[in-house]
Amino acid sequence: MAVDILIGLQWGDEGKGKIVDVLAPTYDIVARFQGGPNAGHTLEFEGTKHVLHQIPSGIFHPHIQNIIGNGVVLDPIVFRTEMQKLQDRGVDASQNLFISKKASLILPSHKVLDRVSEEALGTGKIGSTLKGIGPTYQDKIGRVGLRIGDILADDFQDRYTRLVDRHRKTVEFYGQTLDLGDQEQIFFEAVEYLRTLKLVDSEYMINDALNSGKRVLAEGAQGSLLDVDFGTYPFVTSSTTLVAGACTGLGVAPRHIGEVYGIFKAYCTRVGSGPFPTELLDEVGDQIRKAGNEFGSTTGRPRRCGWVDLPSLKYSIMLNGVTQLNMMKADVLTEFDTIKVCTHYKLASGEVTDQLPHSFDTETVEPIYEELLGWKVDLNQIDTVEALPEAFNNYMTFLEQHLEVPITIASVGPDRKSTLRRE
Ligand code: 2SA
Ligand code: MG
Repeated sequence: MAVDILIGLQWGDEGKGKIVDVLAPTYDIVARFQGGPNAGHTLEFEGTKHVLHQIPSGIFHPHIQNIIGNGVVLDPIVFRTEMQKLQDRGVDASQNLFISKKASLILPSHKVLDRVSEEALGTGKIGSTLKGIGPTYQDKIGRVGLRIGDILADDFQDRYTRLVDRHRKTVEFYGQTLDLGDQEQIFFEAVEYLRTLKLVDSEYMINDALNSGKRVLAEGAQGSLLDVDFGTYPFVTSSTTLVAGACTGLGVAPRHIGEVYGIFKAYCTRVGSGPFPTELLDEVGDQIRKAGNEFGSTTGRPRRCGWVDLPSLKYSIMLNGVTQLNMMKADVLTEFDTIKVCTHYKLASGEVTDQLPHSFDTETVEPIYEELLGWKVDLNQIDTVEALPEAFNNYMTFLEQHLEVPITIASVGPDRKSTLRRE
């Protein structure tokens, strides 16, 4: 059997959590393969909203095994709070959640490093979520990091202390002192709790499952344009957010990859710094932010808003080998008489292209738009594909013609039930 993969095609917050939740019932395993507490996957059902950060979005289905893969960076403190919040909702995740022993551990000092590094960058800061993601991946690649499996070793405390000593020196290099306050104690309590859970060799678990005919869904976090290689570097996250990251972040071979769901919003948003060609700094942008409630689900930061950007979507589709598109939050655009779509960029030289420049710093791009008629119908009230307004169908057809991949799901509201399948 195959691993199907769900990927955000923009700068994150495309609505991946909702789609995983909708698709999950047909899978046996849902697995996260990269990122960590910087993610905020929002699920809404039965009138309530739930935000997940590190736990896979299949957790509300007791028959699904949820895996936190080796490519993830896990913060035990945030994790414990997440488990508690699930418990408060009557969900006992301890039975159907499995954590790779090879996943990386975020220490309290990683979060301090994240902050001092951002402070040192000043106006050039990345706009990191300050969850310690970058410093933890640095330690992983630098081969000095700690992993989940290490918490089972007798010398864990010593290794922890050695790593924190390194971090202390780095913090001092930035002219600050490392003060962890009560965080160390909270960390060790959370680690103690982690020890009681199912810590596994998830690469074997997943491959055994595939060999026995089970279905696996890999849940991407952040978005393709935040990928450490192909995103708008350096304004990116520190992991491979693309399909390729699912291979290394779970231990599955490329030949096992099946469907690739590319999730995008009917418009576009970005949190943090960095280029955003179609950004709207005017009242139209404000209107989208308000209608779409575009505030970070992890940090609460207002998201930057703009029109949908086809050159960047084509790029993400190419890098991921997307087989199906899922368009999210179209209901947010209901108020607009016309809706713009960026089809090409005009470079400073006058050249018109639908490819991304090497760098948005050295190359100024001006988006070229086509303007389409808005639908002016509250899509939230619609529950069949047949009832969709013509202008909305035209919008989807226009995008499909440019992107050359079918839109198989159109989401027209936050709830599970506002999900229209177009197959
Ligand atoms: P980091 O913390 O090192 O990964 O930050 C690096 C950049 O990646 C961006 N980033 C994100 N962008 C959108 N959504 C993300 N998750 C949260 C959410 C964000 C939030 O789902 O709402 O709540 O603010 C996410 N995570 C990382 C980040 O903004 C930096 O530009
Ligand atoms: Mg999010």
